[in-house]
Amino acid sequence: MKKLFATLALSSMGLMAQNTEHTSHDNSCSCNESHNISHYAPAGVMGAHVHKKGEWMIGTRSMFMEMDGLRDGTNRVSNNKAHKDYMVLPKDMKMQMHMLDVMYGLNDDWTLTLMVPWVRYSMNLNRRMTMMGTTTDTKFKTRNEGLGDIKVGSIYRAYDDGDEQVLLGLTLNLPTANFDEESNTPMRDDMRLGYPMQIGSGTWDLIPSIVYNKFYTNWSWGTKLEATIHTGENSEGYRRGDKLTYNLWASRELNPVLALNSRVEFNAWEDYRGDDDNLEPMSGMNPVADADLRGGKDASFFAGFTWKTCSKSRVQFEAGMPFYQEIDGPNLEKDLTVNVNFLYSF
Ligand SMILES: [Cu+2]
Repeated sequence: MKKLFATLALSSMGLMAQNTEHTSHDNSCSCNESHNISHYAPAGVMGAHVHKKGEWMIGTRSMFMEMDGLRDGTNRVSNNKAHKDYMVLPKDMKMQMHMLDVMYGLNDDWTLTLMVPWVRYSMNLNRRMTMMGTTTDTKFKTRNEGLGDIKVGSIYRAYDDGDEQVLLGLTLNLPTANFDEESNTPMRDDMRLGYPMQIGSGTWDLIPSIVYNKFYTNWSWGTKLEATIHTGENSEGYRRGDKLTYNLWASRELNPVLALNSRVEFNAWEDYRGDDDNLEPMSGMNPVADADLRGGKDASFFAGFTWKTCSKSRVQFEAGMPFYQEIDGPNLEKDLTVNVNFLYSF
């Protein structure tokens, strides 16, 4: 224990020394951050840093995702082929999430976090009917927009020697978003939207995470393992599948205000348990209504940058594509994801 305290004391002295150095060559704005521009995790990784005592961070994080085309397992499936089994099929989907991100350093070891998302989904679908040798396709669109599930959490700095850092996070997902939205469709009005179009989980969810950061003078790498554990069953009678997310990234300084970063992300998520009574009768007609076709795994590669617009604010951008997908299907596969952050600390 004594040794740990000594290491911590030494490393904080080291950080202070770094700080003075930093301030001396960066006199455009006052700066109390010890971070090199390459020491931030990429845009799509949240909760991979802590703040100093009394320090606030406020910002927005936006995610844009496009899904296009069908996949069953690891194989692409044409809509024509999938229509042999299903009357209605999704064609593509656009997802947007804009989050208000607030962090506050309770002390140097504990940081509190709050995330308030606004979510917007739209999905194009096709209904195919064959009657007396005549096939009719009817295209239609469904939309859902609203407040997402609000997340509150904390990050604990479990180990930090200045070069290496271990952070333990625990976030609680509050069931604030809708999960029983309906829409008019060619089949009938006020039809329950499919599972991927519902914004909220409807359950209280726990999101534990562990982060390891390794800092060098002008670059860093880090890794984060995160689980989303849904508890109980929502009022529609189901529970979303638990999810595991693993990230590995590296960031390198190009100049004092710009760093390039890249990362790989792996996801694995389970099927739902139970089902929504309003969707169950349609599960044989449209895969988005089937609670047993929700699981999958994927791996994506992202590249982007962190730009320090002032010593206290930064802009982050990254774009990524999956290089592996295995999903219960036929269901929509992921295409492009773009993350954009504007973050300000004070
Ligand atoms: Cu922060």
